[in-house]
Amino acid sequence: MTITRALSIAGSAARGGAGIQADIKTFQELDVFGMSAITAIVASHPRTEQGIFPQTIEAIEAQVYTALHDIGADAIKTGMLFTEEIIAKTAQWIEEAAVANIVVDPVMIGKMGSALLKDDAVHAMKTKLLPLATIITPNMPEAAKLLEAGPLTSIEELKEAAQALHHLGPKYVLVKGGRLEGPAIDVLFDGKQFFLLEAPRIDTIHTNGAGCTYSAAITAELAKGKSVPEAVEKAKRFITAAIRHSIRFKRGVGPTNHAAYGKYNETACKVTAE
Ligand code: PXL
Repeated sequence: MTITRALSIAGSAARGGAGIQADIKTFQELDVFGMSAITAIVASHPRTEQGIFPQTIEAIEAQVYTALHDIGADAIKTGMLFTEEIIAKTAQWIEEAAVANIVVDPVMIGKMGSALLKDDAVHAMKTKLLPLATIITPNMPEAAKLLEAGPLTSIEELKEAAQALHHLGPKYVLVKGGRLEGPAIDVLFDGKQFFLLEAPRIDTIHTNGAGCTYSAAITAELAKGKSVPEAVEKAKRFITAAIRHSIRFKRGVGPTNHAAYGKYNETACKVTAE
């Protein structure tokens, strides 16, 4: 038999809710065969308190090569890339792979406050990686940082940011409004048309890995052949279910529930084209 395939190039989150772990769980839930190339391991060491353990370029390249050479991919997603060098190499691997669906989640700062991208790497992200993307999925602080702008505070500003980010070369831009007041509204822009995706705001702090999970669901749906607006709408329902049924564990911000979409009917997502 055959099955749709997706490769995630991202960090490993030992807590299990974000990064590569979120991606693979999400791919599996959406009937997509998941593969991984781990760029860095994110875990707090009990003695040194060091939290990020980057992998060598050779190790990352070996993973990308093995996955693409032996299995192949219908979509590639990038998450935490951490350094300028990893971004530049990832752009090169993506160009060589000639895979149709490329999802770039420009991960910069984790919810637990860890810096997941070095400051000097933002330029490489903008010039080398974003132009290769089918879709980029920044949250509000990431969109502001990419544009060297002040904080975004309204839907109007999200739309302006989406337009400005589209000039950097991706086919679609999704600016996520998770940090707005009121309902959770995201703005999707294709260069001409805006789509507003609205779901109810769910009152929980347990949203670790929400961004990873949302963009992984987009990746899975694109891999299966959906259009970008269709993929984003389904992914919005997937992440809404995952947040609605998110999980509290022993300490800190708990993860979203990757299995929730498959278990509970989630219909809440209103799409308006403008
Ligand atoms: O959710 C952002 C994120 C991305 N990638 C890795 C992470 C996190 C946040 O915890 O650990 C590896």
